[in-house]
Amino acid sequence: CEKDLDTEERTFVAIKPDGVQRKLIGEIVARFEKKGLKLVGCKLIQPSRKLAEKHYAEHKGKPFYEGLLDFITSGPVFAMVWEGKEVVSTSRSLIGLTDPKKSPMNTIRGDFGIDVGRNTIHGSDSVESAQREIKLWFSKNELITSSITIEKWIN
Ligand code: RTP
Ligand code: MG
Repeated sequence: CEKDLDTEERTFVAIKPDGVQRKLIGEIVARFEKKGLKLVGCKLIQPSRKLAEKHYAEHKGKPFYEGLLDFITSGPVFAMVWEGKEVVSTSRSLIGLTDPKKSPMNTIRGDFGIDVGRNTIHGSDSVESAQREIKLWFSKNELITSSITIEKWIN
């Protein structure tokens, strides 16, 4: 029962500066690992304004846009790529709703935040966004390739 390794879905997840400063990296990575997802790349990076603008291009012109850029560039971000079955939607479920106050308990945002502008973590909202964001934040050689991560007995 060989897996279809080349079509495995991937998503981009980033712990925002508030989450890093509050020492939540370990706790958050643990939740993704325990869910059964596979880490294929990660790095601590303080994004440039240019990277942040590209990442949040869809929000350009909205009232919260400039503040969002100020925040996301304010300190180190823990950027990750996760792989697994329906990993985009699975990750969004682990993360919860945009507003931490409305996000249910046992979701990352529901458990760790209060403010919509300090909501701990980002996760791609679609497979297309994930592909765009992974390319934006990572070069190919920073990501583990399928051939060296064959794990037969977990999905
Ligand atoms: P993200 O992109 O950061 O993962 O968050 P999301 O998909 O849940 O939400 P999105 O609509 O993409 O918004 C991006 C980020 O902008 C901030 N925001 N503030 N009304 C507001 O003040 C407001 N709305 C959105 C949030 O920090 C959100 O994560
Ligand atoms: Mg979004």
